[in-house]
Amino acid sequence: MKLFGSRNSRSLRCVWALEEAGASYDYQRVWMMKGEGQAPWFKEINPAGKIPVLQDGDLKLTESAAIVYYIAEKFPASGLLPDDLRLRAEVHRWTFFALTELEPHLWAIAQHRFALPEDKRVAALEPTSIWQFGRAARTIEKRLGVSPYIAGDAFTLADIVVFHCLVWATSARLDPPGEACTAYVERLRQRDAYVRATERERVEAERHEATFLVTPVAG
Ligand SMILES: N[C@@H](CCC(=O)N[C@@H](CS)C(=O)NCC(=O)O)C(=O)O
Repeated sequence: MKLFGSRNSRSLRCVWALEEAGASYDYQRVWMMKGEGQAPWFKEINPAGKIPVLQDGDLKLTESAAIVYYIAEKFPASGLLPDDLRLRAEVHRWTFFALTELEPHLWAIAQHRFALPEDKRVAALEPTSIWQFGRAARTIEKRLGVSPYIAGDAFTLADIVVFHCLVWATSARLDPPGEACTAYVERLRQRDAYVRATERERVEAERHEATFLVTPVAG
């Protein structure tokens, strides 16, 4: 398996899941800031020019949440996706909540701050996105006030996606939703698999940057 990703992006979700699963994998850093997402070699991997992408044999899978689910199902012993039907339903519920109620507002903030072409940005939309994110984040705060992990008593893939949205919000300088979310983020940051995942992305980024200017990656 090979993951195409970059630091400070949604690829962290996938690297974290791979580390939780104890999978062995190659990692190819794609330097988005240098336009590598549009390089012909990468467009062959993902014509949309986006990361993350997981390659497993002839499968080229995009969408970070789909990749995390794939890893969970390929490595059932990871416990990322429980067997019990009701517990699985909780995992689906909170993952979809994060993807549909949290992430869109974070993405809207990022788009109108810097990601869209300047003439397409509407700064006046930001307060509405912040308000909408805050409303949804309060639901997460309430849940974490009564549950150690988002889907129940055990760590699951839903935690990876929810955590990532909460950390994204902090890096976007949004107010923390509350003490339960803050404590949860601090606790999950201590997980060995999370530490290994962030370190892998850091090391691969440094390695790539040291050689990129000399030898652009050919694929
Ligand atoms: N919904 C996709 C979003 C993928 C995405 O937008 N990735 C960003 C990095 S986090 C990217 O590659 N952006 C480059 C671009 O839009 O050209 C996912 O969750 O994987």
